[in-house]
Formats: sequence, structure tokens, C-alpha cells
Amino acid sequence: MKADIVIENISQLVTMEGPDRPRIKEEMKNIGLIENGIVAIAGDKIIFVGEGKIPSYIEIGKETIIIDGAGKTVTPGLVDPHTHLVHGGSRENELAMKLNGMKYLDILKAGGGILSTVKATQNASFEELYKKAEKSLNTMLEFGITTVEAKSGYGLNTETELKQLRVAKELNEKHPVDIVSTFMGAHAVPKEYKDNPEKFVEIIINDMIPKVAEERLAEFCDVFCEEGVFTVDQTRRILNAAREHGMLPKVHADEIEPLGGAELAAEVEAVSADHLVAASEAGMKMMAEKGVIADLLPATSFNLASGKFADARKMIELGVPVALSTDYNPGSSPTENLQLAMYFASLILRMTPEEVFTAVTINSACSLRKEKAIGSIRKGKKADIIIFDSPNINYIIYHFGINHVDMVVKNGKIVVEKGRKKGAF
Ligand code: IZC
Ligand code: ZN
Repeated sequence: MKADIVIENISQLVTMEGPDRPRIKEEMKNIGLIENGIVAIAGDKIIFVGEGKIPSYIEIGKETIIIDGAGKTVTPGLVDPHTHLVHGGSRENELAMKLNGMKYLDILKAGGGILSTVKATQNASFEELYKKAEKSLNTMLEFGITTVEAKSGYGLNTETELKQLRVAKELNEKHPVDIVSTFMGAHAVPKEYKDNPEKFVEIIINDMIPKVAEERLAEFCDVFCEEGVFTVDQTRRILNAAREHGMLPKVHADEIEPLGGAELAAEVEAVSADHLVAASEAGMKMMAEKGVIADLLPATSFNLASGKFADARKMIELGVPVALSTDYNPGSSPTENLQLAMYFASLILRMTPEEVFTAVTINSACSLRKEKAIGSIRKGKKADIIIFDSPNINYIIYHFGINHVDMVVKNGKIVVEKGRKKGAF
């Protein structure tokens, strides 16, 4: 078999070998590390992973690209399983309010926050939303993200929710980064329904969900289950309706107030519960029992500046599989830099670099139900591979705030070189 790309002499090759399922407890420390590693790619697939020299049955032709991995760390493409990628506008006007001590939920209650992005998204054209999200996707790719989840939820009316999801669909078709879509009409209660939120829940269930399903615009459904936003009961009803239409549940759970979101996520057997800063230990135990993935977003906690962070150590100890995300959004986490979230996960959540890499590869792939195709470097899997200009994984975490990516191979093609996007797409 002829190789198109060979990466050899790799100082640290992180394969994430092991079963295609979420890794828990001590398993999160096993990253399948190979020193002096080698990877061969043909077409869009990995055809060989090993140590030392390439075996003779793999043909090296004149066109085969040989990459020297000396002094480099090679990992599976990073998977970001929680973002609000497609939206209009930005919210830097909230910075002064925040510095004056105004809380995230109070800004929302006053008609700002998510609702100000809703206005900007309703007013933006398809092309404007597309261009803005494309720019963010390029940044994400340069930071090593090869698959990203994207939520709707800045439309809050059927037409704009569909517009957001259609933008994500077209970007998925045209941009190298794979996008997995989530319908999140239940992101905030629009002003018109402030006094009758039940009416809005009805619209989500009876109008939005069937239309999203009919156009096959989303694989998942998510709800912002939070004090003053959607109750546990409303969240349950919305997620059950979405499941009936083929969308798997995710929950924004216990981000700020301990409402019982973790417990609900376990009850509805959600694929993931995200945030969990205020989650109860009982809720975490229920999640562990049901295999619900904890998707933690430490960049958001950092940026909300409340000093509160999710208890990752407790979750890992209890056997909850942990994934990590940027939560890229214009309010609580305006950053596409997953490496920064990885740094916070290590230094603040006390996750080891091995646990961090498990969380952004195989566990995050599981959080998007894509673990059969991505999340590890194994023969037959998709050739989504990152070459970091770092001699080991500890260095990537230690030297923080910068982009360590040297090269990105996506679907077997080199799309980032020397940390910069290559060509137009
Ligand atoms: O726009 O503020 N938490 N949703 C729930 C967000 C943050 C995004 C936003
Ligand atoms: Zn979110």
C-alpha cells in the first residue's frame, strides 16, 4: 500500500489507543504514548501507526510527503464538543458592566447578554453569519481543532434558528473542519414571552423541533437549564420531544446555580452534561452510573470571573468521563483557543496533561458520538492529526497562552503549515 504522507521520528506520539468508548478514572491517564513514533497516511485514512521504521509493505513513492517529527508531539485532531459558533455581533460592551460587578444572569435579565446576540443574529444575513463563523473556524483549525460542535440558540424564532443551522450545514460542507450541529432553541426566553415562557416552550416543541428534524439540521438538542432561564421540568420535556425526533440530548447543567441539571442529564440519559460548576455529588454519581460525559468549560469559568470552577478531580474519581471545550461564544467565552482551556483544565481543575489530552480527543469524540471515526490515531481511522512544535505534552500545557500547532492534517490533507492556514477554503 502506498503512503501519501509519512510522519517519522516523532518525539511523542499520542495515539489514545484503546476502545472506542469514553475513558474513565485511571484510563484517562493512558494516552498510548509512543516515543520515536511513526504514522503513515493514504487518502483520508491512517494506514500505519508504530515505532521506529516504516515496515516494507508500506510503499514510499516520489510523491510521498515525508515529515520529520523530531522534537515534535503528534496527537489526534482536537475535538471541541461545545461551541456557539454561528452568531452575529459581539459583546465587548458588557466588559465594563462586568468589571463593575454586574453578574452574567443579571445582564441577561436586563435584556442584554444572550438576548443582545439574538438581536444581532436575527438582523444578520446568511452571508454575514457565514463569513463570521468561517473566520472563527479558521482560527480554531490553526489552534488544532479538526471537529467542532456548533449550537443554534441565537434565533429564538423558528426562521432564525433554521438560518443558524443552515449556515453550520453549509460550512460543514465547504470548510475542512467537520461541524456537528446541535439545536438549542431553548437558550433564553425571548422578551415577547417573558410573562409566558410556557408558550415559548410549546413553540420549541411543536414548531421548531419538527422543522429542524425534517431538514435534518441537527444531531443533538441542548437546553440552557438554569435559574431564570429554563426549569428542570421544561428541559426534560424539550429533550424528550427532541429525542422523539431523533436528536440526542445534551444539557447546559448547573453552570451557575445548582438546579439539579446533572441529575436530569442522568435521568434522560443525555450524551453529555456541560459546565457542572455547581453540580451536586449525587448528580455526579448518577452521571457516572449512566455514562453521561461531563463536558467541562474552564475558559468560561475563568471569564465569568466568579472564582468558581467545576470539580474535575471529584468527577474523575467517581468515574464520570470528562471532556473539555472552549464554549466559544460572544458572551461567557469569546475565545477559539482550546489550548488555553486545556491550560486552565490542568492548572485550575488539576487535571494531568494526560487526562487533558484524553478529554480533548477520544472523550470529546464520544461526546459527539464520532468515536468510531476520530479521537485516536489508529489504522483505519480518519487522518485528522496535529503536529505540535513541542517536544512533549507537558510542554504544551506549561508554555501557556500561545499556539503550539505547527501542522494540521485534516482528512489526509495538510491544511495548516507553520501554524498558518494553507490556501483558500
Ligand atoms: O451567549 O452568553 N452560557 N449560553 C449559556 C451562553 C453562556 C452563551 C452566551
Ligand atoms: Zn454553552
